Amino acid sequence: MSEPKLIPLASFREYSLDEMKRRARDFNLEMQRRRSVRHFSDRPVPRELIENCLRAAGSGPSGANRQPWRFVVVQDEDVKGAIRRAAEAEEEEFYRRRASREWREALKPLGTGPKKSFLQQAPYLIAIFAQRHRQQPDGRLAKNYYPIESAGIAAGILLTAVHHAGLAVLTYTPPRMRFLNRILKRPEEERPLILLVVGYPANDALVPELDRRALEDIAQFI
Ligand code: IYR
Repeated sequence: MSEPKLIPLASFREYSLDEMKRRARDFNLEMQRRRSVRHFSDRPVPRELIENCLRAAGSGPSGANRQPWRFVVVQDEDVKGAIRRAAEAEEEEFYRRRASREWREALKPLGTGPKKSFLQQAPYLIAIFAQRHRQQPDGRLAKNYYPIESAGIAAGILLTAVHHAGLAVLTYTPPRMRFLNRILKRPEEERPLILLVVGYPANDALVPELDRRALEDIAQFI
């Protein structure tokens, strides 16, 4: 058992109450501008932006600080093409057969379908995997804790960082996504969670008209 090494919390910053209120208000306004975008431009995005967003994602809390996440950033056109083909095959099956009538109805307002051209339009696809185990120095596998929750939180931070940087982003989850392990050469013990599609929106990008649930409807104070 290693002893804990505790150090002073040097990074905490105290703001005035007015400043805190302004920050919370401004951050909410910033996040309200985020929309899931499905039409991307091929305009290049500097890699440095993506790297800093990934660093932010890697700051997330995790079970026993195992940081059980892996981000695979895809820029290669051939790899994007392989992902698109595999995803569209799954989507064809989903829209034609697997989706229940109820699910189809729920998706109608979004106007989605089996064609996923955004997987080739956008400059970056970021696949997020949750690592259920980690390799110890002796080569044996040790269990991670709350890997799905931890990687899910990291995905949320990444999404927020990308939006905050001024790019458009889509959280895309193919109906079955094990093909990502094969195409991206990740071990089977890693569970693919989400594909983030990142770039500038197309000039003529459209989004569904949606509303957001009011505070009273999503939260309660007791
Ligand atoms: N994966 C499909 C279907 C789909 C499912 C949900 I839940 C969505 O929020 C949106 C789409 C697709 O991407 O078309």
